[in-house]
Amino acid sequence: MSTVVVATHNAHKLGEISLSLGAMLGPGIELIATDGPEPDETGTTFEENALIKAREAFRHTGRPSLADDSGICVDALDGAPGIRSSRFSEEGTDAANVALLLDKMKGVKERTATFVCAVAFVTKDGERVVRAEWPGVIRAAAKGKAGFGYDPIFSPDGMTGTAAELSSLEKAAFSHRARALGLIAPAINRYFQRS
Ligand code: ITT
Repeated sequence: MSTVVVATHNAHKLGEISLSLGAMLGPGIELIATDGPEPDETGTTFEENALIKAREAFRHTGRPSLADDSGICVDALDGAPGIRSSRFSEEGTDAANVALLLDKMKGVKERTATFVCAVAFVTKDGERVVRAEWPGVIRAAAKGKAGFGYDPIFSPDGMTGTAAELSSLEKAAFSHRARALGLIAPAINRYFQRS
């Protein structure tokens, strides 16, 4: 069996990665969750942090490893919270992060924002990193129960509802994460065809 270690400690991300990527990989390629340590995310870009996490999982397991670094970049806040999205509020929970962002956006007219996802794939043969985006706007109040993180206050362009009102299958087809995984999937399939 060919296995890819998914280097995330976020159960929501793991679920979304399995749903999106599962459908794009060749038969016999299995995704397994990491049991390794969580490295410090010391990079200054999504790409650097995705590589740090994938390299650590590869170092720990010796198996092909994939990691996602993602977040939301709000134009009126000069791109914040960006790579600090999971640590935006002091508490660092989804609810506290959402409350802080809503507070900072109170009365702000320019509400455009972009979800960004970098995905890194590290193997004995080398490293590959891709990045994708999902543009939209920040709503004035939270709506919807699905998803995680900032989903309840983000309306993707072309949709009237929030990302938290999408079904898991819809989000797995449209999101920044789905788009980045679509870019990396051919490299994963090629790696196992060669090995
Ligand atoms: P790992 O590093 O273990 O993968 P993490 O949650 O710490 O888990 P990140 O450092 O990449 O991962 O931070 C991602 C944060 O960005 C996440 O906690 C959310 O706050 C936000 N985020 C990313 N993708 C999102 C999505 O699809 N929907 C809502 N919020 C998202």
